[in-house]
Amino acid sequence: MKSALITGITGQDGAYLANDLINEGYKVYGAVRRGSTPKIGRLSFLNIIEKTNLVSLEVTEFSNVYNILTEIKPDLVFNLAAQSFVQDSFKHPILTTEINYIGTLNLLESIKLSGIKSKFYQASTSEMYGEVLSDPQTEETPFNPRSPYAVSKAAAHFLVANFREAYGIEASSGILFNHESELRGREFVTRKITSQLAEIINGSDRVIQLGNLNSVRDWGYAPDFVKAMALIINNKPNDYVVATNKITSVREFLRLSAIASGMRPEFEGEGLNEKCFDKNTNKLICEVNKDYYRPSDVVFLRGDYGKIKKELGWSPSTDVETIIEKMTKYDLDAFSGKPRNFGI
Ligand code: NAP
Ligand code: F7E
Repeated sequence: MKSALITGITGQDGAYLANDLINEGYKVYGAVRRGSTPKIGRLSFLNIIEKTNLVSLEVTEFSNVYNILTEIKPDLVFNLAAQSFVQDSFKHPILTTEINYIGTLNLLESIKLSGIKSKFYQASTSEMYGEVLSDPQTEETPFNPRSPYAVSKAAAHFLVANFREAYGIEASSGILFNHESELRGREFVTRKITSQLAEIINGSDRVIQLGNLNSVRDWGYAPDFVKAMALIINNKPNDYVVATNKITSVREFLRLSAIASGMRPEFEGEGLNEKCFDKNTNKLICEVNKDYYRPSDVVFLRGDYGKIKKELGWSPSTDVETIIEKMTKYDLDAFSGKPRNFGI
């Protein structure tokens, strides 16, 4: 039986990827770090807790990483563990670097030193393009990172290429553009919008506080994107952009989600004074708050997925409108008090 180790299995992508690999017959090991409460909500939601083999792993601790890898000797290693919230990386740049860069180095060094034959997948990111130097972004577009998160991920990305070239390790990187789902963390702007709109619909007086509404992303669907990860690791080691090539602003995401929630959204004002009202109730539903602006932000991303389409046959199957409908519906149900097993 083939085996796979997923670091970051408790996160959005880790849970969906584990589900796919289990369905494909893999023995799946999931690396979890201890917390005061178990963080298995997403795995329970997908009903795969009993089918995963959870191992205690802190990626910043070399001996821990080395011991786990040499004990399990997985055929595949998916390195998804990260401090993944860009905004927090400005407050915790050292921690972010240790997890995202040193964590990756610990895994690659362990594979190199132990001589195990694991194939390796690195969760690289469109954030590495930062203030973009060409549009759309491809595997050839130079990086111009704008946050400690993006810098740490760019360093890890170069490390993966170096271990591939220097030591022949079968290591690949997927440069994934933003991908969202019902299991997305609530701090990210998409899920923040869908979950807080659902709270308002269900009676809360909350006014959603957002930062830059003009920011534009190429948003895809996480269950589609984890399929690309499995294709990438199982083919010739290489780097691939995974994206949809369609762009949407934060403002438009809010507008479409508000409509999907049954509201009639209208925007008034500009810049820091911009507000959004629900014209069905005349209630203020969203206002701009400068606390959610970043010291330096990435305001535009659009990926060209031509290489992975041509070489590995991957294309996105879910458009942004469908993603918004799915996430909005999920949160409307979650906040309506209906008894249901909700992931997070
Ligand atoms: P996520 O939901 O934030 O999950 C991150 C995972 O990393 C969690 O399981 C977390 O564990 C784990 N982790 C964090 N620090 C760790 C440490 N020191 N040791 C061990 N595990 C640790 O992220 P995601 O959205 O699934 O993204 C998966 C990966 O893809 C990340 O590397 C992210 O940077 C990258 N990426 C994401 C996107 C996107 O749009 N989602 C796009 C490009 C790249 P806890 O549950 O204990 O916190
Ligand atoms: O921000 C703007 C914000 O936090 C998107 C991670 O998965 O994708 C994610 O990083 C945009 C930014 O995602 C709010 O300034 C406005 O321009 O949802 P986000 P992100 O920073 O793009 C990449 C590919 C990753 O690799 C990361 O791991 O939305 N924005 N107002 C806001 N963002 C947040 N979070 N909250 C707001 O209130």
